[in-house]
Amino acid sequence: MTGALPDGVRVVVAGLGVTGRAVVAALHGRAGSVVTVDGRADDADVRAADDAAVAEHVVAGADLVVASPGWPPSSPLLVAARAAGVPVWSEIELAWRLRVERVPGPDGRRGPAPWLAVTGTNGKTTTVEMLASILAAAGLRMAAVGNVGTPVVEAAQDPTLDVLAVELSSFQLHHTLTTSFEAAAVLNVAADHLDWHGSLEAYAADKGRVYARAQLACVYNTADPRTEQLVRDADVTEGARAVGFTLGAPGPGQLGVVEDVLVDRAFHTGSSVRDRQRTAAELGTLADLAHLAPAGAPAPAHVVANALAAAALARAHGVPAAAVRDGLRAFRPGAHRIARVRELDGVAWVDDSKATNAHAAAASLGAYGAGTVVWVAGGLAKGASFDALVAGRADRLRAAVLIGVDPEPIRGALARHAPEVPVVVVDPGDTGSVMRRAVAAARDLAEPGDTVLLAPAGASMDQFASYAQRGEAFATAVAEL
Ligand code: UMA
Repeated sequence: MTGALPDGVRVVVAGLGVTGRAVVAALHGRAGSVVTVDGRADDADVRAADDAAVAEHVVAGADLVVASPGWPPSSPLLVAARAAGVPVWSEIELAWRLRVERVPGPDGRRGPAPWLAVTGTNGKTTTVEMLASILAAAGLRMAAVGNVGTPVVEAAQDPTLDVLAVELSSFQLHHTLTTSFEAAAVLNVAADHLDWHGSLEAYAADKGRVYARAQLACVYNTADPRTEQLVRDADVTEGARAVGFTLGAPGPGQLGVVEDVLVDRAFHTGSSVRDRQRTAAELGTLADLAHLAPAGAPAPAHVVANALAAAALARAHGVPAAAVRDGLRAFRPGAHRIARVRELDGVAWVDDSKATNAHAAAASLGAYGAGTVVWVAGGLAKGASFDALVAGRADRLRAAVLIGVDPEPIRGALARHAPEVPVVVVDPGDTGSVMRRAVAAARDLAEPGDTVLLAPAGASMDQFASYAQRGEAFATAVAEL
């Protein structure tokens, strides 16, 4: 049932940030009562997020808790809710239940707008934005929502949208129970957020929830067997297909690359099954992604993979091949994602502050030549190890400059796997000037032809308000050189 909640339902909203405020607005006029809980927000009804006794008291009068993504299942409030048998929903679950009928648009379809969902450790924001660009090129009324920044519950109630491109984090999926997306993709699974989920297995399982009850397609990465396994484990709607994407030549039922052509062998039509198995649709070429590559280099592998995943979701929705090409051409990445901020004395300065884990930093470093990167790294490690990252990318490094309150996890990995690479540790003492000091150190280490790359491999919150603020601090310090 859409558009309804039980009469008089008493709701506790855990968190009064971006998510919580949108949830409160959506509940207005629908809930019997709403109590907001937040450890920091001054205007919360209850300002004690970590007190077990308070949590029990708050939950005692509730029928439902809607949890913001930053609240781990171990939070006293969520522990108390489980103990009392009070259901906990994500904002995504609430949004799904409050979907409205759309006003029929150019595609003439009725019912609530379908959702195309993307999750994965890395690349999900880029992929959702690429998907949105493709849907727009197809003339559809769409919105890119979710972890990318705009709460889904707002878009779910907008009857003028034809389709939603939804970025979902593992946090959001954890408490998501009944969604049934038109098509869903898991881009990759690598160690991240282990402090929140407890283990890699629990983290992967939450990512896999995106496939549950999928209607038409479960898109997976042929290079990441974990993603394919999640599809196999999923309970999907009858008729939904598993669709792989690959950087190589695609088999039947896959999307991939043949020479420099992006090829669809899953959603093209042929006069017969046999005919379809032998033919393919051309979606575009690698040249359509050239604007997303470092100057003079081919499009990095992860950019091509994201484009193929976005294309698969769009094609599942019925978007024509030409719109995929036009959407990819028109796509421009958001800020702080491999953004070139300055060229100075032959040195390129690149802000990839969005690389908040080892996997993302590895992809970023992989786009540059051997021995040409002065790597600015460090931040909150979130329980991860950096050995594989440093061992696999040591050849790219000229030097490393470490920020973060605790530089030890990355410093240790560098000492073990790249002992010859010079390392400067920036004293965490004066947080306000950390980035300026890091940039000054990087300047001393870089030589003409090098790139100074901010790809921290950690979250920002130990020294900055957000990855965006960290990237801005970098750009500002570079501009001051
Ligand atoms: N809070 C507590 N106690 C807790 C945790 C949080 O009191 O234990 C409070 C905080 O004081 C805050 C509020 O809860 O006021 C909500 O915090 P939140 O961290 O859940 O954040 P929101 O403002 O609701 O933003 C969230 C996402 N944040 C996280 O997942 C941490 C945003 O993703 C997302 O854009 C937004 O919802 C809209 O969907 C950010 C993110 O860092 C970009 N995501 C992670 C990532 O991409 O790696 C998953």
